Amino acid sequence: MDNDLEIRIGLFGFKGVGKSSMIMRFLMNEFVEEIEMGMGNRFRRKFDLDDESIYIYILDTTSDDSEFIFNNSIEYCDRIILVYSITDRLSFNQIKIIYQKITDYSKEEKKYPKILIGNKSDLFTKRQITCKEGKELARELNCKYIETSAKTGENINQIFYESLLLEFEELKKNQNQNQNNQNQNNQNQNNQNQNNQNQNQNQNNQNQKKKGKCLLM
Ligand SMILES: Nc1nc2c(ncn2[C@@H]2O[C@H](COP(=O)(O)OP(=O)(O)OP(=O)(O)O)[C@@H](O)[C@H]2O)c(=O)[nH]1
Ligand SMILES: [Mg+2]
Repeated sequence: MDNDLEIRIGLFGFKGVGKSSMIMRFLMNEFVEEIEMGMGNRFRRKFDLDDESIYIYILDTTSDDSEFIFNNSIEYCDRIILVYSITDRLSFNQIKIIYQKITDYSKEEKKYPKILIGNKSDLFTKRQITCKEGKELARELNCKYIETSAKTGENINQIFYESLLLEFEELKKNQNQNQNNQNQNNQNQNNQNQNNQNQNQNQNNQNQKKKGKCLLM
């Protein structure tokens, strides 16, 4: 249980872009037209991979959150996903502002958003933001760009798995770093032992010389 991996994912974006609906689709595989989910809701889903359990905690936010709640939400999350609606230009314009607020507040680069979502891809006849614009913004923010639909379920699972993957990569990187540090420590310890051995050997030689001198006398 202690080794179970936990990952806390937060969805951030302007109101009405479909954050709660995406979470509902991922957790329940359902789409509800008028979803009622209070702000700050947290959800948990467990995965079993081989003999390991992975817990995904998901935080639902709203753009009406106070600065205090917003900052608390950033504290809570390991990974942050940015969401706009492809049918809503205002929500697209808000992305940079939200990104700035997150990077201003968080000192941990790990928390900088790595995934940008254009949701409501099923409403292509009402599209206001082209795929190209989405990709360009993603490139600018150093994010991966994915279009989703909470209504049809398109790519919804993928965005949570992508976050999980990023977390695994980070974990592996840290493990390798720790291993390298450990190897370096071992090497230093070996060098130290070698030095000590050399010193002892020198001391023995000197003692031997002294002894030899005594014998001669
Ligand atoms: N067609 C379509 N409608 C969607 C989609 N996702 C959400 N909606 C609808 O968009 C409206 C807003 O969805 P919510 O999930 O409440 O949006 P939200 O981002 O949680 O909004 P706030 O909680 O106010 O910040 C609802 O009427 C949803 O049914 C989608 O992928 N396709
Ligand atoms: Mg909501």
